[in-house]
Amino acid sequence: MTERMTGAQALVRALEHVGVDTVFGIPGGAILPAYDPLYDSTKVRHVLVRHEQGAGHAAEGYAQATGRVGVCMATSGPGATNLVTPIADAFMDSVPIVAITGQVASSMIGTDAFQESDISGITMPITKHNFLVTDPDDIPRTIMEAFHIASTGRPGPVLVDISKDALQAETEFRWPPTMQLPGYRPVTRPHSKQIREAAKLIAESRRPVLYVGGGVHKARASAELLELAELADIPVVTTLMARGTFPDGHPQHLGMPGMHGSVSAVGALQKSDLIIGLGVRFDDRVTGDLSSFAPHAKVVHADIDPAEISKNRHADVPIVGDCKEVITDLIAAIRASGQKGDYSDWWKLLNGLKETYPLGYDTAEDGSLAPQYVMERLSAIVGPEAYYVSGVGQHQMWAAQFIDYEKPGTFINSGGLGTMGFAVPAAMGAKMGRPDATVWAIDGDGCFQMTNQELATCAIEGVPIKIAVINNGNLGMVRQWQTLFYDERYSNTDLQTTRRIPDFVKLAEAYGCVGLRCERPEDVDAVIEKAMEINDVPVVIDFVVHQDAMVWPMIAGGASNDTIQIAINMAPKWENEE
Ligand SMILES: Cc1ncc(C[n+]2csc(CCOP(=O)(O)OP(=O)(O)O)c2C)c(N)n1
Ligand SMILES: [Mg+2]
Repeated sequence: MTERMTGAQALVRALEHVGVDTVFGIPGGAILPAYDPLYDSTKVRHVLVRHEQGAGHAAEGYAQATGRVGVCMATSGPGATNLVTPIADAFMDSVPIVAITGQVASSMIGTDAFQESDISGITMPITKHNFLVTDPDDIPRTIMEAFHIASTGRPGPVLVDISKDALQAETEFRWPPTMQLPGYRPVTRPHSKQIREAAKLIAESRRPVLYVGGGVHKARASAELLELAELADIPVVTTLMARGTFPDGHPQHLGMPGMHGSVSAVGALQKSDLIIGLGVRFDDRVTGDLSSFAPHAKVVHADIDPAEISKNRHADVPIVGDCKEVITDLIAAIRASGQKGDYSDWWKLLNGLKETYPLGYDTAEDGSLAPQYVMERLSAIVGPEAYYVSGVGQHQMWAAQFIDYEKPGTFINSGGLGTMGFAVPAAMGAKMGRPDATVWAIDGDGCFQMTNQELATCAIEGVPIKIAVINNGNLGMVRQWQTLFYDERYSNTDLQTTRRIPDFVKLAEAYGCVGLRCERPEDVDAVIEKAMEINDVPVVIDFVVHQDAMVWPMIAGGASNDTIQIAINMAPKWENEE
């Protein structure tokens, strides 16, 4: 059955067929033909954002909260280039989004036409794949391929750039189209020999550790991970992208590794004789100086993307596959072997580190508010069912450290790219994908000033997110580096937010949201409880916190994990280990 319609109508029809219910975007000349049939769609809700960057991060937040593909749309030229940051962000964090952009008419491409930019060229290195479509007949198939590529294998962003004439011309619409992706066949089934080899190394090891990354939740494999960890009695560390994938409250959990990781998590990797990396990248924020990273460890590395394996650290046992299948097969292999490692000395060492060096912080003498305390109270009052979406900076690290994540996927943040401005629009997208869930954005005063325009979108579209602005008056994370590495020379990090420019409470009110302020520890619980009671409009809380609070522990950029400090010039003792 075919039907005659315009390319634009075919686009909207194709989006409906692949199950899209929400599109975030802003119209403009080149994409205008698509907005006309979108107006009539009863299946696809278009959310008019205030900046295309907001559309892209909203699509990411939607994708991460639902596990489905997030969709954003923009016009050619500046609309498309405003999507570059979220596309790069989605690429680094393997988030499945499809970005649809209008392009100038095909006869004009390459002429520096008004609002022409080569967005497929620009995004070539930051997309999993991208398409330039100039023939209306190709639109349905391209949409189907884009969603397939974005959501299968290692997820990631796909761009579909469609010329205006292709949107306007007529075509025969037919569904389903036949995909033409001969070279694209992600391997999901792990090789059984590699699995047996991994199980053997696990049984032989004395100091194994499960190094868990974002790939495990993306494979929806947290239940299997729990089973594997308990079956083999192996300690677990969860990266920034994996917070919640293994419950924080579980006794085998050692916390987050890396630059701002816990001593026990960093120590577990450094002192390990077998790292079982699952859906991880051996990212520099985790390994520190590679040449001194986990010097005694053999490595089992499982990932769906073969390009990750042995990229940074040689894998003794490489396993290409979907983490759910890998873990399931590992469980079966360990059961079948009937062997169990003896890790009692290892647990003694790690439990000692965990007990001696818990995460902590100093409270300021002047009675001012500690940002870490805000996180602890949010965690206690809001609880583990909510989604927490953070910006980038100190507040992000405190949110990773001091909120207890018990449920997979409940911490959403920009890990790989470290994109300031992520939180507000991503929280909006998460809330639209999960309208029944409580969604908190935890943002910095710097980050918040980059994308808070989406408060207007939230207020108008009825998206009652809650935003905790951790207002330290500074680009705090950069200031922390200036404190530690630049002699306290605070070049261009003072935002002067303490002068209330802007006044975040008034700003919230100007956007049709509720604005609250909290400056004293004794008021924290009441203000969070008040925000929890407001469910019809977005709420912004301006938490005015101490500007000198720092994120600890810390390993300096590029330094060895062995140099971890728990406070200025304070190193942990790795005592009684050998
Ligand atoms: C778009 C962007 N620009 C610059 C940076 C560098 N940077 C990293 S953290 C940070 C400070 C963030 O300030 P704020 O939002 O107030 O968070 P805080 O560290 O104070 O909690 C900056 C400027 C970045 N990560 N992203
Ligand atoms: Mg700040």
